[in-house]
Amino acid sequence: MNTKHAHLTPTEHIRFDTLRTTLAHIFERHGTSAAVAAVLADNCASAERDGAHSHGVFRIPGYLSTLASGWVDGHAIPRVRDMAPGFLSVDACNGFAQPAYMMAYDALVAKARANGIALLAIHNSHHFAALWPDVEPLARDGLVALALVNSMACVVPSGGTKALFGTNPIAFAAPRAGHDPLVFDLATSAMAHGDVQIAAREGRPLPEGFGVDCNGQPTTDPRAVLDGGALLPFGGVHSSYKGSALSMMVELLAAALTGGHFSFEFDWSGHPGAHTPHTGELIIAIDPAKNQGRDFAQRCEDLVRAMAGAGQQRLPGERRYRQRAQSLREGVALPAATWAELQRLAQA
Ligand code: NDP
Ligand code: PYC
Repeated sequence: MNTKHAHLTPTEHIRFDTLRTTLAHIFERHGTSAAVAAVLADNCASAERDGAHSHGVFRIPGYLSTLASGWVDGHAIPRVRDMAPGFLSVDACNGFAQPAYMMAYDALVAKARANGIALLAIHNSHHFAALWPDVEPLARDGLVALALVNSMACVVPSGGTKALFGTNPIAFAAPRAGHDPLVFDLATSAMAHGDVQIAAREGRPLPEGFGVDCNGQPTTDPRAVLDGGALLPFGGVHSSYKGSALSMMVELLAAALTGGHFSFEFDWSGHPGAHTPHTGELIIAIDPAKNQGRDFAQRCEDLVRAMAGAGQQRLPGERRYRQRAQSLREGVALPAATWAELQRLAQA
């Protein structure tokens, strides 16, 4: 669904609640329970509202073809297990990661407050979304949060020749005095796979040093990356070992530690149309109120001011918050054809 160049086509401005309700109808009518539909719709509508286009309504066809393929269970009821004072484990039962997370959210917060730190290890799960929605709420609840998820083999490790890692994002959120939480959310690949797909659809070349073709040769053609090629870890040709090391860490924490699959381990070839990686996710929550120092949220604000003083022009998360405010004021901008298609799917 083409949402990126909304200014080139007739645009509709849709109230956030209306978009979310429409997406919930779509999910429910295409193979999920009402509870799963509500969580996925909120996640996907929030991404669109914040201008996170690679994980907004662009993903709906992928969700629907995956549900139709039988690869994911849209009715899964996750099972939460209390493993230790600071360790929760959730079996998503081959469902989506977000409903599994929602089921354990309150317990994670309670454990982090009781112990100072707690982690939530989700396995047997599918994550097809942006990662910041998994950490921002924890920071709004006063906690420092880190989330990691691995995906599907489409990134060559540094110096290698074959795709092994996923695009493996890391998201971080911290409470900031007087402001929205400080959040970053970044793929450890040179580009998110979703953005490669959008570039291919729009016929835009990738920057140099982002991808290789099916022969391992450097390419700027997004289609060559998608058709048997691969992405490189972030950091550029001379420093991709840095992105590669972080991606390796994500594989270990999101998959090995949780009991999930590595990005290269699952086989979806028996489910044509499947797009959601069947992996794991790790979320770590820390209660900064347990520290010995000054108020953490104020220290965060002190750091942000120092960064501005040093010349940093914009913070991570700032563009999203700005877009969110605009979308809530004016409605979420969608090409009219996209909105018509979403409404059709909601009734199909
Ligand atoms: P970007 O490169 O667009 O942005 C990464 C981070 O850097 C964001 O927090 C962004 O803030 C910030 N940022 C961007 N430009 C600047 C700047 N000039 N100055 C300061 N900060 C800046 O994200 P990616 O392409 O790496 O990832 C896109 C999305 O894809 C993420 O949400 C990620 O979770 C998702 N993804 C999901 C996967 C999955 O398996 N589920 C796999 C891979 C990616 P801001 O948001 O405000 O622009
Ligand atoms: O954009 O890289 C990506 C991605 C992978 C899985 C979900 N999103």
